[in-house]
Amino acid sequence: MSKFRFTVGPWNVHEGTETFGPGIRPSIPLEEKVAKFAELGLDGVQFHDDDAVPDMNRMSEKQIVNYAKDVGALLHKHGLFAEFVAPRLWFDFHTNDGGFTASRREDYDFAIWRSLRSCDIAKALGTNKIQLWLAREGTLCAEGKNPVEKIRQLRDAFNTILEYDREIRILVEPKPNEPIDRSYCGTAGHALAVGANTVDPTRVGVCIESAHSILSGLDPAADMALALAWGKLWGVHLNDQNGIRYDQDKSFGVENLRQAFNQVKVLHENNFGEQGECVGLDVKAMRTQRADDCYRHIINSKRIFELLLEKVKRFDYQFQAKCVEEQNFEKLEMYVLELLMGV
Ligand code: XLS
Ligand code: MG
Repeated sequence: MSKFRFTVGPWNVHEGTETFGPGIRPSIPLEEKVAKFAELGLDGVQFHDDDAVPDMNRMSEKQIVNYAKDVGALLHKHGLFAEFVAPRLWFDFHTNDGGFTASRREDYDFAIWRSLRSCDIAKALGTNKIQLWLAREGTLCAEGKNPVEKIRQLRDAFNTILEYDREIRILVEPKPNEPIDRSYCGTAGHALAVGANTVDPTRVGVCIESAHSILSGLDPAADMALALAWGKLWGVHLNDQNGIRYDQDKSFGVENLRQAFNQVKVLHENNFGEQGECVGLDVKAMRTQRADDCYRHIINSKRIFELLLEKVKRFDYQFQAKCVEEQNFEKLEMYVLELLMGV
């Protein structure tokens, strides 16, 4: 198995802003973050469209591409690559009621414009992956939308992106809630079903985020397995989450080590990464973290992954087969716990 390649996004080093308080750490310019990512041994960077091209709403299509090319050169200088570009459709007033599932035509058109520009930015950065976290695609008011119509409209938006550029591949990052109450495409199963009904299902896959599976009451490793079974796991966002509550983006493995172990295990066993897929770490530092040590959650997540990978490689498949044969899962479970505890 080749070495796993790790990526993060600029938003994973943030000021600490949350619903109940403003930022408490100074903003760090993109150039500085990129240099630090390379220093930490990361391989690539993930981008929102406006992480790469901040003022894009006010720029021409040509200006956007030129700006993105400069960002590509910055990555190149530090030996990094771009993994994907994700249109940040949840920030603009146009997408308050969703983008692809917006009720007003002008808002839908805005969402499409940003998505097509994301395709352009992706190509300028040297990647063909567009990631769609469908943040506000659903509704806060159940009667506010016709769900069947809107789910078809979501599919139509995918088609427009797929038809715009024949090389572009869509990675859907499903999440069941937050900021939207009722997501129309909240799980891997939903995402694959929408993808299967597009003009080119072969170019629609998923990125599974650990916390999003947990928020759905599902097991992240099982969600990854579903996508792996059909060759659809094109990305992962590893992190952790304490139960079904607000989205926490904790460091990978800090809440549930066994659950994290099984994510690493399913990725390793299925040669994740062989087609260029990356291990994305979608983690955020705690609000208490000081500015002079605000990359530690990334360092920790990568280290936890690597330590768990060593455990996975030591997993005794013969012992496991024997336990399965005897249906002695108590025995197998204790073996796994001892392996994790280093007994
Ligand atoms: C939020 C998402 C976000 C995406 C990138 O819940 O995880 O960070 O991964 O748009
Ligand atoms: Mg994510």
